[in-house]
Amino acid sequence: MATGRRPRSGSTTASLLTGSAGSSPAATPAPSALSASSPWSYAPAPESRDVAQIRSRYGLFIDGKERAPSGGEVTITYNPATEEPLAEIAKGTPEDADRAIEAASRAYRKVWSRLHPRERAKYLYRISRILQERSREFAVTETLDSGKPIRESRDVDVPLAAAHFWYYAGWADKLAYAVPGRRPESHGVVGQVIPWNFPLLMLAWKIAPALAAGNTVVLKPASTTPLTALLFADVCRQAGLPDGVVNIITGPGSTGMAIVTDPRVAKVAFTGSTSVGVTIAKGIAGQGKGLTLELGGKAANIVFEDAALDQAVEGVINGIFFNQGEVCCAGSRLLVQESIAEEFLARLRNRMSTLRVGDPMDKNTDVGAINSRAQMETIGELVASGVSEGAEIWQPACDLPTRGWFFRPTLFTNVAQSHRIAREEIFGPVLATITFRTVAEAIEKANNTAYGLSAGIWTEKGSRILHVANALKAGVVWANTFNRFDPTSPFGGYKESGYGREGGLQGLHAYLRSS
Ligand code: TAP
Repeated sequence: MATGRRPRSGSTTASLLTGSAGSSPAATPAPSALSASSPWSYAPAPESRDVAQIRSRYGLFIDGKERAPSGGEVTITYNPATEEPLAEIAKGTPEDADRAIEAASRAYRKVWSRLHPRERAKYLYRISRILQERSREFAVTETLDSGKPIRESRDVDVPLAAAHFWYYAGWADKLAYAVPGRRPESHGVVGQVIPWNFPLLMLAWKIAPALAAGNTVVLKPASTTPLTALLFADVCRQAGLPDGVVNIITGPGSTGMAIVTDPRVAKVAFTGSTSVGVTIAKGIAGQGKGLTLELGGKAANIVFEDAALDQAVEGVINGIFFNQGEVCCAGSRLLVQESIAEEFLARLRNRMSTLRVGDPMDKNTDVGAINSRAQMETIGELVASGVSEGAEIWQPACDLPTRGWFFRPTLFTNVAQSHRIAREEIFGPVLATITFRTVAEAIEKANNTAYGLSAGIWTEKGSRILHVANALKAGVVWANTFNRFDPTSPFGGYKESGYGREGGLQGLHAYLRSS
């Protein structure tokens, strides 16, 4: 493998590390997709922003109604691609959480738990259909609020969210089959806290199985991406969902803590960072609540020498640059067999040079904006640590928008397993490459992480897929593909990636007590 630490894109080290906006002067030109003369260049294809009617101010959704926060305070949600304020969002307090939990308890006792399961299923089907009917509005809102490319919110987030409601609607009147020989019972009120990387999809992963199992919900979205959850409140009203069955409380982490620790909340589901997951687990310890934690990851994407190389390059690109790498199961460690490393990395660099980074609302954009300034700084700091610890950095020469939070796709080679970029979750478009010689070494290096969420295997040999998949300590293993999600398939990790499963029958079990 090549050695040397000089950035090869020709950008100054400072702009490489901060991912700051503007052009990178291409001293060593890569085939940039964004230059007008490139055969890969596309005309702008912006999605219309008018599809989404974003209001200037949003309240809390409690007991079927929009309410002002008890403290009267608001926060602002920004468009990460332009840094423009989008809307004022109610800053919910523990007092608001209390009102929402009271509403959810009442709705559980008086309505939802008494409803025939077939009737509950109808609401879920209705929600799914409305999400499909309003899919463009949801996709545009999600992209404006999160920075993810419209192509992804339109083709992945929103359809999968609708599919989750559809799938769990099917389970609502068949719960006895989910726990054969036992009596399925709901928990009551469930408290759910979700992150900013897949705001609507994480909401669907949480709310759909909870309602299908007969629970009522109090959910807190992330502070930087509340808009699709608040739009979902409108879907609940449109579907005629009984008041109090779903409550959405925006606000800071302390409000999330007030929700999950409340004694009336019988089951907690959290997706986010490992540190907050640990805080929540400690906070509710001894209370007898059900708990599922979906935390971080540091997945290995393992490419063996017999892999179909171009297919594997696509899989590696998808694994780390989908949603700007802000994905808990991102393939952020590339493990490539030494015999093909040089050839594979050459193809990978070539492909990275064709990625279109920029306006998330453009239908041709591959890599959109980083969700927040804070996340940009985290990525920048970890990338700087990679350089200072001795790894070799490479970024394609591409223009970045002059406003907004954008980070260049970044490839590190000569990475040691002790480097922070090989150990810590970066949650950005940054790939750390490690080589290996034997299958045993690949397995050992892939498992050398505190996390255990996902992994990828690229080989044409079926027996190797089975052997390696069995040996990998990861909740999800993809073979000759990556980042495939389906409502029928369980997802989750172990070690510091958390516990419990979401999706599929296993995801339903988490919302049922059985006697
Ligand atoms: P977290 O701080 O974990 O935030 C996730 C959710 O938890 C948000 O709704 C957050 O609210 C809330 N929260 C924060 N502190 C809380 C507390 N003490 N009690 C209850 N809820 C609390 O994640 P983040 O800051 O958004 O991202 C930081 C890192 O987390 C990322 O760099 C990434 O490594 C990881 N992350 C992982 C995932 C997945 S899917 N595994 C998703 C997102 C982030 P606020 O938004 O109001 O703070």
